[in-house]
Amino acid sequence: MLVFITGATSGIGKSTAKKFAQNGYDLIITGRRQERLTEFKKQLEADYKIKVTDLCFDVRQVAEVESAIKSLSEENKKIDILINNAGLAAGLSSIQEGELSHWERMIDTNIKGLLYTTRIISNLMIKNGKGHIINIGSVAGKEVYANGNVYCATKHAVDALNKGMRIDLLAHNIKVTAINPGMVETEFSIVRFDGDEERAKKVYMGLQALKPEDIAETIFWVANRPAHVNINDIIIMPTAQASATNVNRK
Ligand code: NDP
Ligand code: 8X3
Repeated sequence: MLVFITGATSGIGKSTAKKFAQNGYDLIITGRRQERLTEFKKQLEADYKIKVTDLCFDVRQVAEVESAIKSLSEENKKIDILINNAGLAAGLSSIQEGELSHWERMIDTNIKGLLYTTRIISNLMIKNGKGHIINIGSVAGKEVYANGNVYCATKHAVDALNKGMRIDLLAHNIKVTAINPGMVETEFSIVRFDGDEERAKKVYMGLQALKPEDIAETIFWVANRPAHVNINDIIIMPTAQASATNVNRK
C-alpha cells in the first residue's frame, strides 16, 4: 500500500507518515523544506524498512505540483491513499485590517493547492480503479470565530470540496473522508503568527491540546476500515475544547 502525504515535514503530516511507516506502508512525503524531507526519508527507511519517495514542491505552484507527480515512477503512481494535509493559517485579524498577502497565502495553499494535488492524483486513482482521499479540514471549517474570517473560509471550502469530491468520485470506487481537528500543538500557531513563538505558546497555555499523533491515529483508523465502509467526516477536539472558542483553561 502506498500513501501520498502533502506537508509531511512537520506536525500532523509528519506524525501521520510515521504512523503509516510503522505499519509497513510505503510513502511519498512532500513539502517545501528539502532538508527535512531528506532527513525524514532516511530515518523512516532505516527504522521501518519501507520505501519512501520524497517530493519537494510548493502546492501553490500548479506547474511544480504537476511536474513533481509526473516525475514519479509508474509503480509510485499507484497511490492508494492521498492525505491532503498541507495547509496553514496566516494572521488573526479583522476583515477590515487583514493583510492581503496572508489571505492570498491561505487561499492559494488551503484551497488551490489541495485542488491541484487532488485533480492529478484522483485521475491516477481512477486509472487504478480505487483509492482513498483524506482531507484535513478543521473546526474552522465547521464554525467561524472572531478574526478567523479567511482561514475559516478556506476550511469551509475544504468542507464543501470534501463533499463534492465524494459525489464526483463515487462511480470510481474512491473513498473521500474529512478529518476536522480542533487545537493541535504543532508549528501551526508559529506559522500563523509569522514566527512569534511566545505568542504561539499562549494558544495552548493551560490546556492539554491534541498531539499530532492523535490525528495520525485517527487518519490511520479511517484508512483501515473495510473496503465497503467509508468514514465521511470526523470532528476531533481536545477534551478541554468544546467549540472553536470554548476552551477550559486551568
Ligand atoms: P504545521 O505547520 O506543523 O505543518 C504544516 C505542513 O504543511 C508542513 O509540512 C508544511 O511543509 C506544509 N505546507 C505549508 N504550506 C505549504 C506549501 N505551500 N506547499 C507545500 N507544503 C506546505 O501545521 P499542522 O500540522 O498543524 O497543519 C497541518 C494541517 O492541519 C493544515 O491543513 C492545518 O490547517 C490543519 N489543522 C491544524 C490544526 C492545528 O491546531 N494545528 C487544527 C485543524 C486543522 P513546508 O513548510 O516544508 O512546505
Ligand atoms: C486550526 C484550529 O481553531 O486555530 O484549524 O482554527 S483553529
